[in-house]
Amino acid sequence: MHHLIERRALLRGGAIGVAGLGLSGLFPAWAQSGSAGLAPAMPTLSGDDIRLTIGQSDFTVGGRSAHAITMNGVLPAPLLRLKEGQNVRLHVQNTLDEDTSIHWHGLIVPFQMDGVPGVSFPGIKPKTTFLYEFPIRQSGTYWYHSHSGLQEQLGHYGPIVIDPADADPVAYDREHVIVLSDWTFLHPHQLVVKLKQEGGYFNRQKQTLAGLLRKGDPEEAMSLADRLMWGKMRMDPTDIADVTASTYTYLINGHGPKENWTGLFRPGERVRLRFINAATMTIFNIRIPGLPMTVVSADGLNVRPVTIDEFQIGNAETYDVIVEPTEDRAFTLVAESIDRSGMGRATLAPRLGMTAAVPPLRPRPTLTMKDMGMGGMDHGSMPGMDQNSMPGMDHSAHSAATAAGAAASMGGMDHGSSGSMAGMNMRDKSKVPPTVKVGVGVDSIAMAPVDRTGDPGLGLEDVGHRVLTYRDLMSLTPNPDKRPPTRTVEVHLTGNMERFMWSFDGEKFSEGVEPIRFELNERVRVVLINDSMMTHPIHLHGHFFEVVNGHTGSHPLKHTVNVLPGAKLTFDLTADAPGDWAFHCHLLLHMHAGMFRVVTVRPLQGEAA
Ligand SMILES: [Cu+2]
Repeated sequence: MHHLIERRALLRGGAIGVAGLGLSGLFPAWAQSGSAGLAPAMPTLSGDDIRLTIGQSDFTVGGRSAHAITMNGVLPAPLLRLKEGQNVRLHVQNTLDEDTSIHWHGLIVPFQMDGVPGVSFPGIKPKTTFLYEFPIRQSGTYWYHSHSGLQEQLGHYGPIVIDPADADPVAYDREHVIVLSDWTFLHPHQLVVKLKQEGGYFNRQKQTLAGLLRKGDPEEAMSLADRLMWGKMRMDPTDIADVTASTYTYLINGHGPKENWTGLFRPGERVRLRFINAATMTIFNIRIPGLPMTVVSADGLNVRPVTIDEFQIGNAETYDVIVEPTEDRAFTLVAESIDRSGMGRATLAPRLGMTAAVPPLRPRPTLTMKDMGMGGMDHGSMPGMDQNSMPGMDHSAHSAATAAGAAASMGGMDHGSSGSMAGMNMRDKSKVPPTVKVGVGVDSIAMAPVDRTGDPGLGLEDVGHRVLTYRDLMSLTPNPDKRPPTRTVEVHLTGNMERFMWSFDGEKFSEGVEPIRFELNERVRVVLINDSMMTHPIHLHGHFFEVVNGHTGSHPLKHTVNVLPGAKLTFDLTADAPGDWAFHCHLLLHMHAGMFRVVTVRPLQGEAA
């Protein structure tokens, strides 16, 4: 830690080479404000040989500058525009004085090319060049980023668009890539230190800042008694995000809200927006007031079109939507952080300089009983739980007042000790298989987790317009593998919020846990149970899996899935990619804390079964 600060200070002093770089030079052409949209003529990186140089650059947002880790000097990194069926060689030069890596997120590549240090390759040493080479076997919207340390937080990410070999089933006149991210002037290691000291650090910091308690915020409606009850449960009903806008500036294509990245359109055009959530710690809610969005692909793969007004995008997910603005006016693109502490903002307009109203941040959401893992709770089976004494225990309860009321009536609940109210032990080990280690790293176990694929995500239950749910997603093409799964693997998403400990099955990766093993071509069902009260975007490398959402045969294929608090999310997987693959939460600091496993698919080619 100390060493790292010293070294960074040195770098800052010695970074003469980039000092003269103008602000506009830092953005790739497609991300410069006023991009007319992507056209083949625009400078992006294409072809069979692509060169990327990873290094330090100055980055400026909101009038402040800091050092970023960039590729080819720009943040976000250059757009890689590839073609299905081509072969690509990516020459990656590391000019940093620390190891780096690039992971091609969502791309189906041989595992040695997947770019996870310590899992699939040794990493790219300082002052060396690594050659990635693989065939492009898919099309759609993807991205690439560092898988080394916390470099992703410093700007090491960029978009990938792969054009299909055949005709695109999605018709559009123009397109814009929308890279969402979160930027902080704190060094990412400082984030970790602060979160370790106090899990709710950034949340509480925000609440004590004068003027940030907005009208309609849940605390306003809560009585002192309710607040005390939440405190007694050692939970915070508004503890939705670990790091908030008090620390982050939310970026769209590298631009802060004031810089207002603007994408152009002509009224009447069908505009394809390719959303990529490249943020490290921020789940966004996306809407364009006045403009319905038709979702046409999820995680790069085509889905049956579904028209909505808002969608939640977890870290590392991608969504393509079509919008059809017909009027000669501007629209504001709002990327509100899940905790509603801040937003990324951009504009779609017929001409530069046009703006539309920016809606105020909506009141912060609060956790419901479902979020607390009690969505499927049956009153009858809970001895000692008198329904009348639990006025808030309505399964469909969504309002802040109801959830707060429920919390108050459960004031006797204690995470740490066993059974202070009959049946209400929040660390009831009978709810988890013996493989789950319920130690200090697990502060809660979902008592009655439920399928939440029909839920729109935290705070979006009552927004008064159409919000995408996973249940709305259906693959455009039939699922290729019709075999039913032959076994089920249950994985618990576990944590101790207060101590910022995150793990799978109660064991963090550094504890030397065994890999999850799949037979090559095995058909397996994976059930993710979120025992925590946060949403975790879970990513499996090297594969697409089918999210079991009721549309048997047309399940949407994804590489990353948002698992809502208290949810049980099921996916079916054909383990057809031999090798060692990373499997982790895509909240960077959760992964860093240990919410990470290796998935091993064997036998390898030529290896005896
Ligand atoms: Cu997580």
